[in-house]
Amino acid sequence: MKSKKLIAGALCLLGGGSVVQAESGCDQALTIEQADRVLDLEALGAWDPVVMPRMVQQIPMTFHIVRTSAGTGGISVAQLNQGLADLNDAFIQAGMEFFQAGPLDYINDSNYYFGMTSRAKADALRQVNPAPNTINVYFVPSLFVEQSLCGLSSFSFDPVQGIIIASPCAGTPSNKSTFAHEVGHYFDLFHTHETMFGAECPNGSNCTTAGDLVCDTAADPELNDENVTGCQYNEILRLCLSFYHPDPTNMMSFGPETCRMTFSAGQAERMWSTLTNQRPGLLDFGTCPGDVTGDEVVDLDDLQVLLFNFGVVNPPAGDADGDNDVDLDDLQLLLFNFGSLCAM
Ligand SMILES: [Ca+2]
Ligand SMILES: [Ca+2]
Ligand SMILES: [Ca+2]
Ligand SMILES: [Ca+2]
Ligand SMILES: [Zn+2]
Repeated sequence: MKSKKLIAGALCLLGGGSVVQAESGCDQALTIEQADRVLDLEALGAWDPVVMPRMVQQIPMTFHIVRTSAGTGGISVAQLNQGLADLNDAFIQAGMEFFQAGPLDYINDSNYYFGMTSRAKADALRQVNPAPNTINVYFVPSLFVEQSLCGLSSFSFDPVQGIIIASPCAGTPSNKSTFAHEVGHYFDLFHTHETMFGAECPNGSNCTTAGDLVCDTAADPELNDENVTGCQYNEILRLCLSFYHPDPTNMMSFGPETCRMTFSAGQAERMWSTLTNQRPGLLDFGTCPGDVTGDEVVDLDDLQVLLFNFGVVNPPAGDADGDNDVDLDDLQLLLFNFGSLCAM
């Protein structure tokens, strides 16, 4: 079964194996170690189905904008907000909506601004001011980890957490999909062409144990800009590899960025399992940051409770970000959201 993809490739000689040529957009192919971890966690029920609520779930994000040491450059707030809007357009089909939980975090450091050139630096950046129980997203002007990348993400089981986005790849008319693609990884979706567990058979017979481990995404011999025309899998390839019907509109494929817009129902289910089982802190954070009294309003009452408990570890109240202490992070979160009426 595993050799099917290779046999198919051999039957159709397509410009020296261009079928498996990667689009240089994302570096989230699984390593052997990660794949092992996935199998261990799977056995423990990490991605067992959960009941998906009927309401759209609000999920907190924290945005970090990298600028030069002089405080110049960095993605504009308008472009960032457009990126967030594009992300939410993509995720509404999965029942998730992301919101800015706290103030923008400006990281003024030319070493990061000009030097996102290695995995080590990407990991170091993601340890700057991460806000607990939110998805931390770092915007940099460019990103290069062995190849030029649009984005880089983290699976729930990775030691370093957070998403990095190269600013030119978000909130623009030509790319509305990279941000959503990386958030897909954050919720443990793999590329539709992932082969670390073995290649998915076009007839779907091994879909639970191979490919992206999602059964309603078709086997993907690795879509890319060259084998997709007008958001359709190339006709010539379709003739040669007629049993393949990959979907260039799937967000987790390497189809052209302008084509990617869908998550399958199975992908949405997997993301909900990850949210519920692997990333419950995002749900614990709540949808009314700064409301430490639980009345869905952020006002002076909350400020008093927070200040009364300031500096306390394992406080009875006042911990706005859910990391079991009350400190400046909590105060900033409260002040950013001061005056919010959260009840719907
Ligand atoms: Ca699949
Ligand atoms: Ca309150
Ligand atoms: Ca706290
Ligand atoms: Ca804290
Ligand atoms: Zn990717």
